[in-house]
Amino acid sequence: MPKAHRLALCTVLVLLVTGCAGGGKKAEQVAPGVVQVSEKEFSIDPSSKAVAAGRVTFRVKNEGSIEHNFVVFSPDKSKKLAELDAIKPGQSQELVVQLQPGEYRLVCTVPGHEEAGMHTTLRVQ
Ligand SMILES: [Cu+2]
Repeated sequence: MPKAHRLALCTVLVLLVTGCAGGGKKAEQVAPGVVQVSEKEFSIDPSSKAVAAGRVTFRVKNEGSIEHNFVVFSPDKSKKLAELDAIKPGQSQELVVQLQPGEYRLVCTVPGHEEAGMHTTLRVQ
């Protein structure tokens, strides 16, 4: 039975950054506060399991062959803090969130995907 998570954005600044800013730089290095996330069937694999509190940028790449999404849940998993709606195969999207210390749950909420393994935990410290 799917839980109805309400959007609760009041305490969190969410900036959805679509597309790439100009410059054409190749970011091979993972900067502090930046988490590269690889999604595929059926796993979510962040480049780091821990990140500094504050502004966190998720660069999510769908390396699978079907569409996925990406949702950041609050430490008690009751609130959806930020999400990327639909990431097509081969596509990357960026999500910037202000995070306080705690354990956050990263999930693909496409029906069945979380159960199949598309979830992980990120520690913010
Ligand atoms: Cu998925």
